Amino acid sequence: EGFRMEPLDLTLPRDFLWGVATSAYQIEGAVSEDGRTASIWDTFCRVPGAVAGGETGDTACDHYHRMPQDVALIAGLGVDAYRFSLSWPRIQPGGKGPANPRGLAFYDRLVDELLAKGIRPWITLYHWDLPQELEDNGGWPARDTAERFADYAELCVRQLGDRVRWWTTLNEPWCSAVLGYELGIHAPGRNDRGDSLAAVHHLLLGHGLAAQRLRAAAGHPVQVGITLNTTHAIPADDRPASVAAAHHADGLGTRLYLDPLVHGRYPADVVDALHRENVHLPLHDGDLADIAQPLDFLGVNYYTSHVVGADGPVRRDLPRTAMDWEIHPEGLTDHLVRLGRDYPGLPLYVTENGAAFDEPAPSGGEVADPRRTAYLDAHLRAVAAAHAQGADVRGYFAWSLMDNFEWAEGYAKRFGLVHVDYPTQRRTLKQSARWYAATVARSRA
Ligand code: PNW
Repeated sequence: EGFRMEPLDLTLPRDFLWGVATSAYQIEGAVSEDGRTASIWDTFCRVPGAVAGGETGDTACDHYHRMPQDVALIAGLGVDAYRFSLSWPRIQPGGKGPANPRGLAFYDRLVDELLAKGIRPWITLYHWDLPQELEDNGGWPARDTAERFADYAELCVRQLGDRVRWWTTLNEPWCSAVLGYELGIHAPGRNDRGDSLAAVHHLLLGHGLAAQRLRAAAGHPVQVGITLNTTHAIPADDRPASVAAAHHADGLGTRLYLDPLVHGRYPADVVDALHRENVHLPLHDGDLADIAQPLDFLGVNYYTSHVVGADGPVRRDLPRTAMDWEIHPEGLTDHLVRLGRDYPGLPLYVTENGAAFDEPAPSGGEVADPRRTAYLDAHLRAVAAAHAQGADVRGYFAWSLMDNFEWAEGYAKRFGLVHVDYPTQRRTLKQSARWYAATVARSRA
């Protein structure tokens, strides 16, 4: 017995969208089946020391073989929507040429299964699994990758666009560019700031080209957006140097993406700072017009906020998750309100929010994860507070449906509402899952 937490009673619009999220490489496994080729993550996982414990996504949650049961699990939570990503090397092996019918068939079945259960499919085209062949041709720092991405987007919408209305081009281009090409801690593991900035530009260009192709090829109206992990940077104090440092962090984490997407221009202060480092965006005439396609929504992934002082990041005395990320729900309120103010007219969806904690294995069919429930409770209150302050936030997706391959951290960090016992692939609802389902149900009562 023990843990009890009342479902939340929130003041949110009646049509507020409740969801859970995953991504392809983190859950699917079956990496060599039905014609799938390698992605940069398949390669990166084999670099000694790259991923904790030398783990890979080879099997992950074996979702590729357990999809109907997993959709039943989602339906059991009573959510409205399921955010998942398509695996580019499954759908278009090697990243160019015709679609692979066997790869597409999996997503056909997934979409049909979701629709049969009344769950809205919310597709992300790219959640970090670039076909290895495209990396071998230069990856995101190469302009051609943006063109390849637009072709891939068209293949996807031609197959699924009759049933899927909600399309997200990219998940967190900051992570692809900075973690992948500058810091080298994510695939493809490169370490070059110039490459990283070129990747930012080509990711945004790829988004814009794909958005145009999605709308042209769908044959009927689709809702097209992008998901960002924008930075909520708080100055450590009111000294001008601290305020400037926080503004610069916001520039690199938020404005570098949203200003071109929404306003069709890169932020001048960020571009100037990069020029002083001799780093230049590989901008061609017309690129900004291609990037600034109308956005039907903005996806916001929020895990923490950052305090920045004149001397760099400041650690706060806050509780932390197993990722060592500070827990700061107020930052989510302030961030959503700020995005609504600086980028008005953009419907906002929290497309990821959640936490990893060290927690006991299932016992008696239960997983006691009170800290995850408290985390979700606090962040949902923060979303409602942002809504009350005028932010146009229309939905929330918990990250994640189930424990999965947490990138460089391997399987040790568990973000799931549902516990996965990897040796048996048994799924067990955590207490937070029951609480989330009750909160969703309560919001409709
Ligand atoms: C996001 N960081 O990743 C991703 O979209 C998910 O796939 C992932 O599982 C989730 O958040 C939890 O990590 C991030 O270092 C990974 O700032 C790293 C960072 C941010 C987001």
